Amino acid sequence: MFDPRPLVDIATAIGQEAGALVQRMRASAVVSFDTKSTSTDVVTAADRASEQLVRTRLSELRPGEPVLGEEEGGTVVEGLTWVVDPIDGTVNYLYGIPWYSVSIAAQLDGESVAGAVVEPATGRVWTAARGYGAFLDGSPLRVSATTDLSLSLLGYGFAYRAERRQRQADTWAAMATRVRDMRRAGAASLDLCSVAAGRLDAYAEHALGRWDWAAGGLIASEAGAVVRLPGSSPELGEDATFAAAPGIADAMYSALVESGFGKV
Ligand code: LIP
Repeated sequence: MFDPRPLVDIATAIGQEAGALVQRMRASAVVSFDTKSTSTDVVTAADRASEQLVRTRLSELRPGEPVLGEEEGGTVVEGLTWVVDPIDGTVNYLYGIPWYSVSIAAQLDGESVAGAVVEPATGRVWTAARGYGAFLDGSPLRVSATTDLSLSLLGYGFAYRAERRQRQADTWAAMATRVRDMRRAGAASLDLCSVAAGRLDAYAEHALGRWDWAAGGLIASEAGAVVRLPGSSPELGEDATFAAAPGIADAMYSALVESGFGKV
């Protein structure tokens, strides 16, 4: 029987190496960055260097296996593909906000089977292997036990395109009175890990890349969250990512639909 746990070890080790690199480069990040889809969608030299390191190390440890990365691209193929976000939370990284990650996942036929989300600023490591649970620094993770939507803490995000952000803001305004409170932390992989740890009761966002959710989505589901990945929930929008504690998942899903989340 296929055991994905050795892949977690590889993702963790390489993620820690890349994390150490981006930490060393942090000071220079402020001065060397470009923009991508919009003027606010930035990529730093550290993003690029991190992905190059991850690709090099994967070619050494797992020769011949394809890589899909945020900065250099690639495709998901049948069989095993590595999916890499070299710095998730790049804007946080640029501003010196210590909430960003190196996210590495192994996907089998497009589904995550192993993942590691490394926090370079703190050294914390979030991991999961499909069927074997989710962990933070080796300690098991479990989603929150909340059952009351009005007492739930919702994580969310914005796309980079300004015209879509206004529609998203309207949705979040409508949600504000349905939940306890809301948090926009800026790194999808860590938002999903926060759901796994019960630090958020739910998280929803549009327009994520596969590299944003590939590891964090597995960690959240292995911790007991209801996870809906892009393409699985037309009511939330074709490019929606959703994760929630089971006690509020249906209520949160319905509230998001009623608030127009699926139409932004
Ligand atoms: C970021 C995501 C975040 C989203 C940002 C951006 P990046 O990824 O982690 O949740 O709101 O717009 O997509 O670009 O820092 O890898």
